[in-house]
Amino acid sequence: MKKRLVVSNIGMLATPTGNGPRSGPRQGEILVLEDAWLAAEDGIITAMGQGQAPEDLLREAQVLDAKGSLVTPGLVDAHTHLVFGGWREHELAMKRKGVPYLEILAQGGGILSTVRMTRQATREELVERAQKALHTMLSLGVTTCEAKSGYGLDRDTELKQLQVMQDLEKLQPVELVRTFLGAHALPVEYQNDREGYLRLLTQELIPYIAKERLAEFCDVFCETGVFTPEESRRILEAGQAHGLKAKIHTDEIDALGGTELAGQLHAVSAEHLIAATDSGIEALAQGGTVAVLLPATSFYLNKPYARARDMVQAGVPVAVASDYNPGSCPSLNLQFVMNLACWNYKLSPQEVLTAVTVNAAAAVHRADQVGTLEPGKQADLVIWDAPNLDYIFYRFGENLTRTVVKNGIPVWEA
Ligand code: IZC
Ligand code: ZN
Repeated sequence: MKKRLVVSNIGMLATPTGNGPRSGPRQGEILVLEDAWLAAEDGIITAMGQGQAPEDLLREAQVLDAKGSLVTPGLVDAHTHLVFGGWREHELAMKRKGVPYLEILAQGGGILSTVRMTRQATREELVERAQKALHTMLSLGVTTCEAKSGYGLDRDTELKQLQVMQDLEKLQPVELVRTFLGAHALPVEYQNDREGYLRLLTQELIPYIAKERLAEFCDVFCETGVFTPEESRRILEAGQAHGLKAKIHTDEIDALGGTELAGQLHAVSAEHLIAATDSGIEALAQGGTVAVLLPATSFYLNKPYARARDMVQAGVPVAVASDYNPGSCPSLNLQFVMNLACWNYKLSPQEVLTAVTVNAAAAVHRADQVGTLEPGKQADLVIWDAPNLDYIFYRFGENLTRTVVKNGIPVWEA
C-alpha cells in the first residue's frame, strides 16, 4: 500500500513553480496559496489545494497539521565544502590583522592547511564530522546539499572524500550532490610541476571519477595564484568530455575571465562572482549559467557583496548558497544566508526564496525533482514557525523551522 502524507491547515504555501531556473522578473514570481493543503504518496507530491484537505485523502494518511503556518519547499544548499578534516581557527588572529585570504594560502595555510588535516583523517572520522553538519543543516530546513571534494589534492584523498559523501547518503536523509574539485589548489608535491598536476586531473582522476560515477560535477577554483582561466578551461573541458557537468569558482577575489569562460562552456553554474564585471554577467546570461552567490563569504571575508540585482536585471538566474567550509565561511546556516541576501543583495523575499529552492536546484541539475511544491516533485518541504514569507526574512539569528520533511517523511521536528 502507498504511504500517504497530508500536510493540512497551511496558513501560507509559498513556492516557485516549474522545472528549470527562473530569471529576470520570474525570479520574484511566487505561487502563494493561503489556507492550503498538500498531499504526497510514496514521497512524491500528488495534489495540493485550498480549504479543507479532501476526506478521501485524509483516510489512511499521516497527517501533519501546519497550524496556520508558512510552508515552503525544502531548501537546497548548492555550494558547500562539506567534507573536511578540521577547522582553521588558528588563522583567526591572522585574519583579524587583515592578512588576505590568498596570502594565507600562498604561505601554505588556508586550503592547504585543511588538505593536511583531511589527508590524515580516516573515512570514518570524515563521515562523523560531516554527518553532524548535515544534521544541523537539516534542522535549518536544508533537504538537498551539494558537496565538493578538493581537500585531498591527491588520488586517494580525493576519492576518500567522494566515498564519504556516498557513505553519508546511506546514513542520513539530506540528499547529496557530489562535485569533484581536485582543482581547488596546487598541492605542495606539485609546486614545481603544474603541468604534472593538470595531467593527473585531466588524464587520470576525471576519467576515473566519471567512470565510477563518484561525482556528477567538475569544479575549478579560478583565481589569482590558484588556476588560470586557460587551465580552468582545460580541466572543465576534460570533465565535460567524460560527462561531468561544469561548475566554476570565479571572481571570488579577482576578475580573471573565469565568468566569461563559464558562459562560453555553458557551465551549469558559476559561483562567488563578487568581482564579476558587466561582460561576465552578460556571458552568464548568454550561456544559460546559474549564478550561485555566497553572501556569508562576503560577510566573513569583509568583502563587497556580489551584484545580485544587476544579474537579475540581466536575466541571469540567481541562486544563493552557504559556501560552508573551514576557511572563508565556517557557517552552514542557510537561514542567515537568506537574511544576508535580502539585506545586502537587495533581493526581495520572493527572489531569495527562488534563489534557495528552484534556482539552487537548477544549479545542481535537480530542478525537475526538487525546489518547488508541485505534483510530480519530491515531497521535500519545511513547515516554518512563521505565519508568512516576510516573517522568515524579518527575523534572524535563530532557527525558524518547525518540521522538515524529506521524500514525504518528517525527518526533523523542533
Ligand atoms: O577552504 O578556503 N574559496 N575555496 C575557494 C574555499 C574558499 C574554501 C577554503
Ligand atoms: Zn567554494
